[in-house]
Amino acid sequence: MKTTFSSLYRIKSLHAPATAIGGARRLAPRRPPPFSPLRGLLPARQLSIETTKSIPSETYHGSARIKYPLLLTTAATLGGGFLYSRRQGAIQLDNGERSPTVAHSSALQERAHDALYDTSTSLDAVDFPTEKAILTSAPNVPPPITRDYPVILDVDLTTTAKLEQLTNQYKYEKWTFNNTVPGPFIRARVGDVLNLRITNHDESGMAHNIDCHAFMGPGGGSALTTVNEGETKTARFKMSQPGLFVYHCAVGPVGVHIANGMYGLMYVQPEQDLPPVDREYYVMQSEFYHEPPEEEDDGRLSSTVEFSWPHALREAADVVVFNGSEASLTEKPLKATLDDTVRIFFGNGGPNLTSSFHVIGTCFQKAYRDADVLSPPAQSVQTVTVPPGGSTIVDMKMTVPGTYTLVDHAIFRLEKGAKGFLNVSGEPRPQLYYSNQPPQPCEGCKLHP
Ligand SMILES: [Cu+2]
Repeated sequence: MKTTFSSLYRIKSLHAPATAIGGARRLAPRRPPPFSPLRGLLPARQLSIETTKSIPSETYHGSARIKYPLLLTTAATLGGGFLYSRRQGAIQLDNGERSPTVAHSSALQERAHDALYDTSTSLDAVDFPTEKAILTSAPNVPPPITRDYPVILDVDLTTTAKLEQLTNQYKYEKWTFNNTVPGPFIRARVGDVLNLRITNHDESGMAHNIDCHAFMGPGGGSALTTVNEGETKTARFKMSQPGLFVYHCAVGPVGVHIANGMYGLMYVQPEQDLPPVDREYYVMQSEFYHEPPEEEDDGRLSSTVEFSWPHALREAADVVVFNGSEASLTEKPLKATLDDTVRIFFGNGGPNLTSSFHVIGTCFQKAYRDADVLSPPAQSVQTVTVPPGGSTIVDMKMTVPGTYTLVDHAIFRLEKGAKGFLNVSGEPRPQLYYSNQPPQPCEGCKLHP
């Protein structure tokens, strides 16, 4: 009996057992690269980058000072970033021996603003202190940067390929930055000079690079960072625009490198960062395109699937997920405590689909639309639109305990894996949410565990 792929996928999905993801990472078995339009020796493409129209920083800073004086003062006094990082169990800032003294800090601070717009000094001659960037894998976010002066921020990225679980059924060879999909979250501050070192450890012989939407210049850094297997390159970029930016590989065919997992987020804090919150998380949506599983010698279908060029061209995604796999945020839900404000740095790697990001059971008290951190945020927003190569920042106040579900409200994508959970612990709050009957989720419900 001939079974079409779509029905096969559906049937297997319904009966597939949950498969634990994690444990040892392993490189995919590599075959010699055949000639292929996907692996051809095409030069890195130059992508045009439009500079975001600058909004005078005073506009929002003034508003922030009026709106959040208590929060900001408290955060500054108590060293909010330190307390925050302890609560998150995150890593301490690595200031190293080059941490400036208070007097030095003051001097740096004085020239920090000028340095932001300085065009007289080449980046190789900048004499800022050097700091090693804290890089975190999703859903973790590095602690807020509390310094008020620019640094040379060292960022190390390594490109790899590895076979790992994609859906509860199938494994897939993902192409990565630092062995994770999405790539690491990078946190910088406007005015910093990013000292990017990229190394290619992909054993297939494919070149990779980085096009970061925070890098203002032709190609977003791609032509300066293209590395062949075994190669390392270093380039410097001024962080002149604040915001939450997508970075991705841009080696051609760029769509294939993105479709296989080569993207991540970089947050460039404005001079005055957003108001502090209780928890920050990193969530990135993307979709995968794969062929049906091949039949193996014993007649069984392979548990590994491969990239599908025709599906990608048709933009007919087989899999849509948060944080690189179907199980990322269902087997390890995000966590919060009652009355926490939770911030999600949300990006969309695409490569094709626009996300209608929504969290079932709550709304975004603040939504920094398109991750614009200079304008006041939108308020009380239910769903945000995030295009491929775009991002948003949303804050949610969790006033009722229970499980909340992250979805793309283009809701059939739920059947393709786009689902995550946020568990909020705490005592019931009948003042806001009440029934005299126990909860009774519908049969087969995928949304409300
Ligand atoms: Cu690449």
